[in-house]
Amino acid sequence: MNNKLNLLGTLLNPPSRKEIPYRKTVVVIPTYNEVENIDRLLTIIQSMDFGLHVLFVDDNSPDGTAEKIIEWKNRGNEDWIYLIQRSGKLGLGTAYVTGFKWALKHGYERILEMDADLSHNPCDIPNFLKAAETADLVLGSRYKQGVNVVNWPLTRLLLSYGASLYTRTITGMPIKDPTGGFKCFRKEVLEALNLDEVKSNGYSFQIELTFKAWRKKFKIEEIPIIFIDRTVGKSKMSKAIVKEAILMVWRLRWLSIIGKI
Ligand SMILES: Nc1nc2c(ncn2[C@@H]2O[C@H](COP(=O)(O)OP(=O)(O)O)[C@@H](O)[C@H]2O)c(=O)[nH]1
Ligand SMILES: [Mg+2]
Repeated sequence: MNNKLNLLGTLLNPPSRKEIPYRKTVVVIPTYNEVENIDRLLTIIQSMDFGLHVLFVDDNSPDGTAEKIIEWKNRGNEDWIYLIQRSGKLGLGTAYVTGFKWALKHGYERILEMDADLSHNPCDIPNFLKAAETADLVLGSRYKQGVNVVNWPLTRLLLSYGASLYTRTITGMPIKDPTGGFKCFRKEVLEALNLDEVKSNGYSFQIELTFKAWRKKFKIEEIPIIFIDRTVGKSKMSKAIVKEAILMVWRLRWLSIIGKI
């Protein structure tokens, strides 16, 4: 396991499998050029023994991410690993929508989102499942107990923290970390949101789905997580993604004022 993950562990003491009722659960992981992270990620999830299924949505990564996943699938006839391959880099938002539709079609009760780069610690997943017994949507929060971000340059941290404040102010949503991508949905939440109506393509997807769930009065709980910057591979954050998010919060506010959300 990654040394940093070992060193920091998790903020909450994760429950054992016996403490949570079994529910069919899938972790949806969008990937673009994450080949170097797949081995570590799947090794950790496999070792957790929580009966988790994993669905990768890969956008034809040129670095061979999909081939690596297929290698894992074929190696031990792994029936807990699934892969959807898309034709090209179509964006994070549509990757999740594709994954969520697949998950609903296949009868999953709990649907998690997680990044592939180990910034999200898979060992935190049981905490999400426990919280999802009493909440409809569980958000991993970097800003619930101080600032739990490791190894990000100050500029990136300020961008993320600023985006949280900005989103909270404009939407009125009482969420400390609305842009985070480590979440657990009960299937009822995704069924209630019209996934074909999702407007965001980039990271504002996170804000949009949480906002829509909040407007529909679903119970949302934030649990603290530690976010550790990736040690391998490159971030896909771009100016276009930031611009989309800046405009999207206004759009969401407007749509809710006119009763469209
Ligand atoms: N399928 C797909 N995955 C993406 C895309 N953009 C980002 N990702 C994945 O989304 C997750 C978060 O992206 P990352 O670059 O780590 O974002 P950062 O942590 O905010 O810098 C990673 O697993 C990426 O591989 C995309 O366009 N398509
Ligand atoms: Mg990342």
